[in-house]
Amino acid sequence: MRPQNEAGEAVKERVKTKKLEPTLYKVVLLNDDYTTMEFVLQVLDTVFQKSPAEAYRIMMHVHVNGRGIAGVYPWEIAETKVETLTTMARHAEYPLRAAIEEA
Ligand code: TYC
Repeated sequence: MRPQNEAGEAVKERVKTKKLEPTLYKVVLLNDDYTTMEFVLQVLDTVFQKSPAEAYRIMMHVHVNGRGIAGVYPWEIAETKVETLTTMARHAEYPLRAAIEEA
């Protein structure tokens, strides 16, 4: 039978749904004196899918403040992005680094 209330009317059954929200992590981009601004913009575009305007904003924020958030992701994705960034930077012989922090 479909669920009914005391008056015999059709009602919707309440189903308990516990949402499993993944813990999120910030990928924090770190400033240095050697990586070119152009290369940081390229990384923000290709690895973090930022628009040119957003990439420029993040890059300048890191340049001025020493660090800044490139993006917020579940653990495995954050880790992969840092790995990709690090591999790209080492190939280009830049010291660019990023850290992962709990969001
Ligand atoms: N400070 C660098 C420069 O003046 C640019 C830079 C920005 C480097 C952000 C790293 O995460 C960084 N060429």
